[in-house]
Parts: sequence; C-alpha cells; structure tokens
Amino acid sequence: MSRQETTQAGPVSSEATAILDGLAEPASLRLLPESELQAVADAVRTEMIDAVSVTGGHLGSGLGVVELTVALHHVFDTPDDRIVWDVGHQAYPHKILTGRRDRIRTLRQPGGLSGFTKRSESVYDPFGAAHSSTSISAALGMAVARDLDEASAKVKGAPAGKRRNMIAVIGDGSMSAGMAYEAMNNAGALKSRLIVILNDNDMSIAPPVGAMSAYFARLASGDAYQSLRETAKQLGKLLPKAIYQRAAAAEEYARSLVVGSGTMFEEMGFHYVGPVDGHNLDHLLPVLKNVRDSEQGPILLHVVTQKGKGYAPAEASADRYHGVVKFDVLSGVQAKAKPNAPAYTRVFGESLIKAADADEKVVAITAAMPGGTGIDLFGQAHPERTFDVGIAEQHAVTFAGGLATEGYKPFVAIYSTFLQRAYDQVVHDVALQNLPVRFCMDRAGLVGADGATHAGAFDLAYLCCLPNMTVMAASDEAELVHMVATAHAHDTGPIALRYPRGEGVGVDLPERGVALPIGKGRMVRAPEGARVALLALGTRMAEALKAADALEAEGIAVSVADARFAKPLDEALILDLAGRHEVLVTLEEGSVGGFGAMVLHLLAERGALDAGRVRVRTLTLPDTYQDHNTPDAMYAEAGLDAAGILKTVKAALPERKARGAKLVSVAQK
Ligand SMILES: Cc1ncc(C[n+]2csc(CCOP(=O)(O)OP(=O)(O)O)c2C)c(N)n1
Repeated sequence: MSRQETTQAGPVSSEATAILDGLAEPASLRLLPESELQAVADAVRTEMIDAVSVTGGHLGSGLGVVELTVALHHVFDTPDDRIVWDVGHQAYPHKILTGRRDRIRTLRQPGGLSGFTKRSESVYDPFGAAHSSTSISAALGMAVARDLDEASAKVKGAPAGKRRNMIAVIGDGSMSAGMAYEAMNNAGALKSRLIVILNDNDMSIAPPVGAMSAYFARLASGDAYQSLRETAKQLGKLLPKAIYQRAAAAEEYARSLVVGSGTMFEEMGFHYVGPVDGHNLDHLLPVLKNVRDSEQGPILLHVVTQKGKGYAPAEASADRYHGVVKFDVLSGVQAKAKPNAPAYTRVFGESLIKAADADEKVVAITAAMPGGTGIDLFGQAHPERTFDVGIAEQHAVTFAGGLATEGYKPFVAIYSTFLQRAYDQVVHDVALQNLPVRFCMDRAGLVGADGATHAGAFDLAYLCCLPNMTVMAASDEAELVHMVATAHAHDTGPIALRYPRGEGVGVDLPERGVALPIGKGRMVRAPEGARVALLALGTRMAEALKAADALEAEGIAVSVADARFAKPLDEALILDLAGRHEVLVTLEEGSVGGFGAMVLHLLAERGALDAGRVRVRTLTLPDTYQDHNTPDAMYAEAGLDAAGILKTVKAALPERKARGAKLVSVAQK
C-alpha cells in the first residue's frame, strides 16, 4: 500500500498491528488477559510511529506513555473513569485505543483529528487541552463534582452511583508551572479521591530546568526511599484490608513500589507512591489497581518513562523527537523542507544577539521554549544572560519586571498564545508600573496544524487596551530587525512586538536594525488619485499588496500603508488615509477588538466618520475558534487573503456614477 493510500484508507492492517483490529473501544481491551497487553502496547507503538510518519506531530511524548496508556485503559473503566491528559500532546496512543484508530492518519490534517485532547472529538477526552499544567485542576474539579453528587444522593436516599475515578496524567515539564501546585495545594486540603500520575521522562520540550526537576530526579534515583518492608506497610494503610493482603503477597508489588514519606507531595497532603517503571506492565498494572482501589484522598503516582521509547531514532535524538514533520520510518530522517527565507524566529534571535553584544543590560527570558523562540541561539552567544524559567509564563513576566526595576533590559520571548496565561502579570506587574519589559511574541496569528489552542489571535486585543503599552507588528523580516532595535531603544515603558510562525518573505535583511519612531507608520504605495486605502498591520502586508495589484489591474488605484504600530496609532497617517479615500480597509492577523477596533475608535473620536464620506472595513480573524488547517486555508476562511481583501474592497467601493447620481457599491450592481 502506498503512503498516499495509507493516509486515505486508515490503519495499515499489518501483522504488527493486527491485535488492535479487535480493540475498537477500551471495553474490549479490558477483556484481554494481562499477558497480552504488552503485545497491544507494541502494536500501538507501531501504529503510532507509522501514523506520525505521514502526518507529522508530537512523537516522543506519546511513545513514552504507550504502556501507561494501555495499562490505564485496562485498569480503569473509561470513559466513566476520567483520564485527563495534561497538554494532550502525548494522547495519540490514547486516541488509537479510544475509537479513533481509523482516523489516526488524519491527525492534524485539515478536517482530521486534533493533535491534542478535545471534548468535542470523543467522550474519552473529558477535558480539552494543549496549554500545559491544567490537568490536576480539571481532574480535581471533576472529583469534587463526583463527591457532591454522592453526598446529594446520600441525603436524598438515592442509590449510590458508580464509584468513579479521576486521573490526571502530567509530565515533569508541565509540573514546573504554578497552576499544578495551586491545584495540589487545593487537592491536599480537600482530601478528595484524586489520582495524579507524574509522568517523569526527565524531559520537557528542551531538557527540563529548575529545582523541581532536580528534585524529581533525586526521588527517582531512590535516595529518598524507605525500606521495602516499611513501604509495603505504609502502602497498606492506603488500601482496603483484603486488597492489601492480596497485593502485599504479589512479588511485583513489593518490587516496584516505594511510598515516600516526607516527600514534598506528602507534605502537600498527597500519598506519594513510586517511582514505578512506566514501561513495565508487570509493575504498572498491580500498582494502578491498588491506587484505583484505595479509599484515600489524593494520591500521586510517580511513573518513570523514557521519551521516544521503542523507536531508536527518537531515543537517540536530543529532543527525543518531541515534535516532528513527516519522516521515513526506517531511517527516522525527517522531510524538512529547504527554507526560502530565514524564519522570523531566527531573525529575532540573531537581532537580539546583536543588541546584547552592544549592551550588557540586555537579557533574554524564555518559558521552556528556547528552540521555538530563538532564545537557544541567544543562549549560545550570551549564556549568562539567558534565563529558561520552565513552563512558567507568569513568573517569566514578573521576573522580567524585577529585572527592569534594576535597570536591565529584559526581552521576554513567549508565544502569543502562551502569554495569555500571564495576563495579570503583564497588566499589574509591568504595564501599571510602566516598566520597560520587551514582550516578543512569536507565533502571532494563525499557526496551522496546532489549531485553535495555539492560535496567536488575541494579543492585539489584550495588549492594545493597556495604558503605557506600545504594540508593534512586523510586516516582514527586515521590519522585525528594526523592531527589535526599537524595543531595545524604548526604555520608558513596556513594548510588545509580534511576528508570525514560519519563514519571512525573502526581503534583504539590514546589517543593523534602526530604532523606528514610536507610533509612526509608513506609506508603502501612494499612487495619485487612489480611491482605496489598505492599512495593514503585520504580515498581511504581502496579501494586501497582491490585492492592490489586482485592483490596479482593474484601474482602481490603491494606497497601501504599513501601520507598524497598533498602539500608539499613527494618527496623522490614519486620519489622512480616511480623509483622502473612499474606502479604508484595515488588516490584521488577530481577533476582533484589536487593531481595527483601535483605528475605528480613533476615527470615531476625531469625527472622521461623521460626514459619512469614507467607508471603513476592518478585516480580522472571525469571532470563532477556527479548527486546525493550513494557515493559508485558515486565512482564506477568515477573508484575510488577497481574494478576501479584494472581495471586501469591491463590496465597499462606491460605483462612480454621473454627477448627482446616488453612489452604490460595486457589489450591489
Ligand atoms: C502554558 C504552556 N506553555 C508552553 C507550552 C509548550 N509545551 C508543549 S509540551 C511542552 C513540554 C511538556 O513537557 P512534559 O510535561 O514533561 O511532557 P513530555 O513532552 O516530556 O511528555 C511545552 C513546554 C504549553 N503547551 N503550554
């Protein structure tokens, strides 16, 4: 079967995966004897590698939890028992086992399965995710809802419902975020029956950082363990007596388990169990059963796994194949396309290095995304001024605020979508105090296969409303170089710059960036007698120029301006455009409530709309969460490609009639 056919036709029904044919739902998996579960795991692994080789996506994380996923669905009664996968990027094996195997080769493809967990996709996904460290909070909410239901049934004398389990599975990287601790703090106090599985593969996207990571490593190395006899005794306290006696007799039980007392988790009110070898089903299964049957309050089960397990190229790679494009299964070689222009991320990283070469006050901060943000490059040049704070965006922002108070020039490089998590820190810790923190938002606008959870859609709306904030968007990679220089020079308050995922447009890069005048845009095209003005913010400029060409070809002259700043606006430029054109269209790679809203606000305030002479249209992303697709298709859906711009302009453009005749729009003709 060719690759193409494989993609269309669903699972390869090879010998290696034949055992999965009879396992459409986890209920069938639960009927299998334990002795067959390793064969199921092997088949899931084969299926997953083959599927991701054609779709691309997250590979290493899923490979590391294959045995854990099989064991969980065998031991727990899903979907009544809830498994909440943190981030959800490791849930491909879970998708294969929960009725989605026939669509697994549509992962991240247009119209296909999401690359994360999604409630609307399956009843086996009780909580949607993609941003990290939410699983313990969500599972605790579910556990408390169950407890309230049970209490209410008791009061009403209704029969007790089914005994249900709530399980959060969270990686060691995701355990670096504050939310995980906020949830554990609450869970320890509530004493609700909740199971947290710490999937410790000693990796985040990059190698994990921080004191917690070192602590997990110490726990896993066994230094903190008690004697096995002591352990068995302590574990017994968690379990109903009969089960304990049975379990205690099992050799693997004693072999694999240690209950730590005095671990940080114990201090927080959790029963700590582990570490357990997450690839050994003989160890995992009895432990999970014991944890399932325990009547005790929150339990933390520490499972040690290997990212990329079972696929040699992944095991051998530095990032354990966290995220991959299509690849050849035999060699593991990825089909990386040759870039035509440098990526924005690289241009940003290199520009920042130059700024830091000349100024020792420049420091760079990333929240667990050194590679994704270009801070890895900066780290090679200036390691002592590079700070990877872990998945901790809130901390990253306030930490930058602290640095700024002492005269440093912090550049916080966080994807637009992840900066959402640190909003109050942006407002309260930085903007309100007018601290010169530089927010560098990679992945601004639509990102494609990662879908709605990762769309950098809202930063313009959530930053432009903040007093003291300056907001810029680069229209090409040369502009980005200048905007890094602008952010460096702007030391009187916070400033944000946004740029998209992927490659630039191929313009020449200046050797050095030059600081731009704050709040000034630029005219890109200013033909005589233009009736239409396109005012673009960011990289929609390329589509604006295409649309302008098409209109010119029809004899409609078009002015094109690059706003550069969403805040402060170039008032003179915008008022001039509104005064001289019949149609003014704003363009942005962002949600409603952003740049277009700022422009409308200005025009309304200045009375520029009062005479009704200019027709203003604001092109933004739609007021929906767009499903994953290629960015081009998503922008077309949003009407933000050249064709969409053309359509908007034509619908708005009044037709020229004889003097005195009523103006009607071209589209109304
Ligand atoms: C709030 C937030 N910040 C950053 C990310 C990007 N991200 C996705 S997975 C990941 C690493 C997660 O590491 P871990 O929890 O250990 O899981 P593993 O991939 O190692 O299985 C990061 C940083 C995210 N999803 N959410």
